[in-house]
Amino acid sequence: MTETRVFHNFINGEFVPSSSGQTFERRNPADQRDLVGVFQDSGAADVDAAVAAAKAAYTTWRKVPAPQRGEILLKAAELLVARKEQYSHDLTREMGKPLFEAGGDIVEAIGMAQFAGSEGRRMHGVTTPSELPNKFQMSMRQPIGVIGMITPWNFPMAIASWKMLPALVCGNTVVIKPGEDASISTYNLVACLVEAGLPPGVVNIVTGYGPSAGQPLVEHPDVPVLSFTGSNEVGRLVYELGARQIKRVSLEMGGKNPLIVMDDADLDLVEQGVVWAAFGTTGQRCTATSRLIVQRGIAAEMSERIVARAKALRVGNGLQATSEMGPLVNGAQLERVLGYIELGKSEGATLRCGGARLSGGDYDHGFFVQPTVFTGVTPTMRIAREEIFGPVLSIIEVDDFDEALAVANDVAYGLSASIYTRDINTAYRAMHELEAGIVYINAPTIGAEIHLPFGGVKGTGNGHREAGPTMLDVFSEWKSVYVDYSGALQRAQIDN
Ligand code: UN1
Repeated sequence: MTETRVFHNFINGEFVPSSSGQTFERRNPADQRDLVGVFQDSGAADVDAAVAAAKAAYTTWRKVPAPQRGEILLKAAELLVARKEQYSHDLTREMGKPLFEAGGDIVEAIGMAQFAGSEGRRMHGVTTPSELPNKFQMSMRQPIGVIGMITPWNFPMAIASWKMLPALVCGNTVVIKPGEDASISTYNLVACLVEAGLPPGVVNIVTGYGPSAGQPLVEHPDVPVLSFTGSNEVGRLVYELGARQIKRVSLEMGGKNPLIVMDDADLDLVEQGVVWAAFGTTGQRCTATSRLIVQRGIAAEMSERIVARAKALRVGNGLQATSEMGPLVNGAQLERVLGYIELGKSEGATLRCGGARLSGGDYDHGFFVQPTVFTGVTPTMRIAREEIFGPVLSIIEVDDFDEALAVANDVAYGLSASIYTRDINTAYRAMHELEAGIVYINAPTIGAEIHLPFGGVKGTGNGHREAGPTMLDVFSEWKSVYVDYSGALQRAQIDN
């Protein structure tokens, strides 16, 4: 499949070129000869047009009954199911993860479309008794307006769905700027919504780069809510710019996720889990396992096993069914990961396998790096503290659970954490004491399901959670309503 598609911005239900006429190209990260798509290199004028369309559409969309809004999402879910194979192919080709993982990305969006769609019939508020007689009171969710979304390339359909679908069911309208490395999946998601009956202007897509297209969206006065997933560096900027206009800003940023292995663990299970969570998606998940914290007595065996598995992983073009790990997303990411590998060596960690760009044959056309394992890593090394976002695992030895916990928690991030143990007391202590938004027991750090809250503590976020029962919170305002049917002035807190 070598077709090159040209994508225009999607504004008010129409495909329009950028006002400057500028475009940019996206090439397959597994094969740079494959031109995947040409996209609009948008600027402030394009963002203005998209926001104006979203603002106009909001006046009617907010009044569509929530169950009807949900119905559109449920129909979109069916279309996603029918097109899963095609959309997986598009996703692999644009960002590199193997087809079976791309399918998971679509499945996550299907789950979210079903979950958010059915929320149209719930969206519960609370009613409470009043302090006063003949008075009724309740609270309800209300939409907010135009939501600005900036999404990453690593889960290009799933993360767009986590943001867009709850926002829509609440009655908001959307302007989304997808990650420039993987915009097609957003078009695919929106195509399903439009075919399912989403009116023009309710979702608008503006493609391009952060400084030229993202920043005008963040700073637009008609966009009261911003939802961002990406790096800490950019997230901080979004937060600062949003704060100047007292915007509501939901941030989902990095991780340095630990997986603790106690010496009573099922090592076969650990081995499989670590390889999946450290090298799956080429380590490019915010939830990826990047630190393996192992009790000293089993550390040597554990390292041997993981190194053997890492060496055996089949790295290749994600479109080939045999590939277990795809390329990194782009050249800059490749440089970054290789830079961290050099840093690990210079910091005194022992490189046990990998450590280099893969070359020769088809590898020369993509951004392939070997699955890499360091042992002898200490908690103060930068490779043990900073997010690498690549297939690089640091193994750290500890004496006991208390030390494991201290090491696990001693980083700036707190997204996902895991422990393997058969001891129920240790498992419960970990559950309570790991500083993370997501904790796994006897399962690796990846694989969150959409019907539980997703997000992290400390440097990972700013207190919001996507998905789960919390998913409506960012996209709705509470309104409390008091109905006094006594026919008299009843003064709360005064008369009784
Ligand atoms: C991410 O890591 O950026 O929990 C999202 C997981 C996936 C989502 C990951 N469901 O690993």
